[in-house]
Amino acid sequence: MAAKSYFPGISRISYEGAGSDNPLAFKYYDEKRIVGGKSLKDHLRFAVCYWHSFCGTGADPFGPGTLQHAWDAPSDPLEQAKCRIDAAFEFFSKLGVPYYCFHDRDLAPEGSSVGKSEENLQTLVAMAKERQEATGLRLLWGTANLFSHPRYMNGAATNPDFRVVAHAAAQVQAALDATVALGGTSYVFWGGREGYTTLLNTDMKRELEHLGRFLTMARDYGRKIGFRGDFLIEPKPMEPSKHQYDFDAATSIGFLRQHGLDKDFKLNIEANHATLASHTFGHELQVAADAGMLGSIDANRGDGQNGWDTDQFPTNLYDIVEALVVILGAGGFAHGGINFDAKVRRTSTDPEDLFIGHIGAMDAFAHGLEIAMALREKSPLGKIRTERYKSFDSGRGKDFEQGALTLRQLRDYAADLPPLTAVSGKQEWLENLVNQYLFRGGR
Ligand code: XLS
Ligand code: NI
Ligand code: NI
Repeated sequence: MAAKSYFPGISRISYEGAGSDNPLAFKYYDEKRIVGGKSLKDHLRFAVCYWHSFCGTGADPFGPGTLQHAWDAPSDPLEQAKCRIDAAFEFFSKLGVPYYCFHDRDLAPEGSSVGKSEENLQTLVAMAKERQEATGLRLLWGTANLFSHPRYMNGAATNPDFRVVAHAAAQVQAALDATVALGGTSYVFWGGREGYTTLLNTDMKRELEHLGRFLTMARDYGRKIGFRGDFLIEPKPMEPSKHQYDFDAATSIGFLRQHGLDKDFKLNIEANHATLASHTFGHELQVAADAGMLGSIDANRGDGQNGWDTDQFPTNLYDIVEALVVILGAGGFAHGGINFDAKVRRTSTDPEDLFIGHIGAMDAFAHGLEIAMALREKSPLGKIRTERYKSFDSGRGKDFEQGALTLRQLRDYAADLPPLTAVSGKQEWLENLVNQYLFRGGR
């Protein structure tokens, strides 16, 4: 008997080239295409997320789900999970991504006890392993959902009730076991409800110490069971908490250094979280890269007018190029990749819409990569930026950088200087250069 298909009528998405109008074909993402000595597949390391794609229903605060998923048909949650995994692997293979990501509860439902939840997860992990072997797909990262269950309403690792902290630990242990069993190259902590709403009931200092202790225990456990990948913090400033502890990249890096975790942890930067923090995606990536802590990205985009995490598929080439210039500058991804933490709109109710969303995003990143590479390698951008700092390359400027000057010596240097002449920042020219390479499509 042939296996049931959840996406009948859709076959393996193929590359048809820029001239194609077929919504179910790649226009730019030719996975084998070599750019800068590496295939697009190896540069971009695309991953599909399990939660939005296979658990999302389109529900919003004003109404229930609008998306009917054939895999949700069984009423038993464990049976549902088994159908879901078939749908997911069918989708991953037809789309042609090399990786996927999940939360423990996306893969398997919570059971009636800690032990039962662990059992459910083990059952689904065994199934995932079989499907990985059959398809060649791999796990980019795993994580634990420490925000949906009502017990986490006051936080998980930062919950004021120690019993809840212990529940969170049980989930993280099982999710780390699952990640290692499936060969995941990273493990993510997104602090969904690690934050607070009012200082009136919150001992912030104590909660943050608990978070540091918790992550240290998780790190130690992971290393003990043979996890050699990166632990990642995914910063987000708000939503669901009013004040989230992992506000942005800089805050998270400071926290990790304070707790001696910066050798094992890196960051997973999400585009829409950057914009919620009033930063650009590029800024957050650069902060992480400068600290040597750029691990992976959650690719999506927000809405220019909305102040929440709309998790739309990334299609804005300009933003993507800006991000990729930083990512390439950091040497690309080692253990991380590009995970589409994005969902179709609740009005996009055809099963093919999930393909179309991913295809457009993958095309935008593939095309963006060539443009970013050309900007780095062929355009004068890099040289202009280096030149801007040339007064620090020799003489007193160099002495300053090397810590060889006192404040008084600096004062004396200023006193002897002739009147300063203005040096232009050339922003308009630089912006035009970006457009020029964009218009040329990386040529
Ligand atoms: C939510 C986060 C979440 C993480 C994984 O805003 O982006 O989806 O990526 O827990
Ligand atoms: Ni995310
Ligand atoms: Ni998000």
